[in-house]
Amino acid sequence: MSTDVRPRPLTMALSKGRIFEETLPLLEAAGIQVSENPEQSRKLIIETSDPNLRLIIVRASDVPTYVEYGAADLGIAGKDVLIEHAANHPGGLYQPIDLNIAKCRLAVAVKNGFDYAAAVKQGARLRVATKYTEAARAHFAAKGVYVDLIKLYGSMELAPLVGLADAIVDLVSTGNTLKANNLVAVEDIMPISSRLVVNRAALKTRQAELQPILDAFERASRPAVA
Ligand code: PRT
Ligand code: MG
Repeated sequence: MSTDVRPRPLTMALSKGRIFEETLPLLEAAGIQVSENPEQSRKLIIETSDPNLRLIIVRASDVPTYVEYGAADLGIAGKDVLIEHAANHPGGLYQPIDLNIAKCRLAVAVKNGFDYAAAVKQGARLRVATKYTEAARAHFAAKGVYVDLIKLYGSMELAPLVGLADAIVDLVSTGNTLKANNLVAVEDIMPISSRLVVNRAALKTRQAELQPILDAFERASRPAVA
């Protein structure tokens, strides 16, 4: 009688879209090909050419949760997502590698014509709409600026246009979304990129399987030196 007690394959949590696209070259550098594209197949569990590695496709902001609870052994998430997650789960994840992918910046933006510098100088209490309340809270606290934070889940750009907020804290990449909505970035908060995150228990119990992936990702994501 067969008693198959092999552990499940290593499971990596990814979001579709830019993180999935920018992770493919890193997987390839580790000699791993992906069997299908989640945009087309709609599958949430994706096999790879490595029988011991599968991908699961989750919302970007859910990646830390899957990894922390061990439903995934590793995953890839933006620094923005990791900061918000860490506020309620300090130290829950091992974050060994900055992958230098899905880069953008977290910034304060206002409606064109709103004098942000003057408002800050006058000590005005600002209404700030954002999905990134933890990062925003820390930023304004460090500046000594009083803010009322309004939590939104998307389309932050709308808030200053309809009088919900004086300012937003959002991710900016090309700046096209701000421009299209008559907004302007007035302050950079921090550069953002995605990191590899690893479940703390898996790091010990599955170290031998994880290490080659960590090493390949580390090599492939190292910034090129001139
Ligand atoms: O979209 P969904 O609600 O499912 O989740 P998500 O927005 O968290 O996921 P996704 O896949 O859009 O983003 C995943 C990660 O990519 C984020 O957590 C960031 O770390 C990173 N990233 C890099 C970005 C951007 N660039 C980016 N430009 N995430 C979002 N944007 C958005 C931004 O919020 C704004 O609405 O794109 C718009 C601005 O882009 P530009 O080019 O017009 O400036
Ligand atoms: Mg998005």
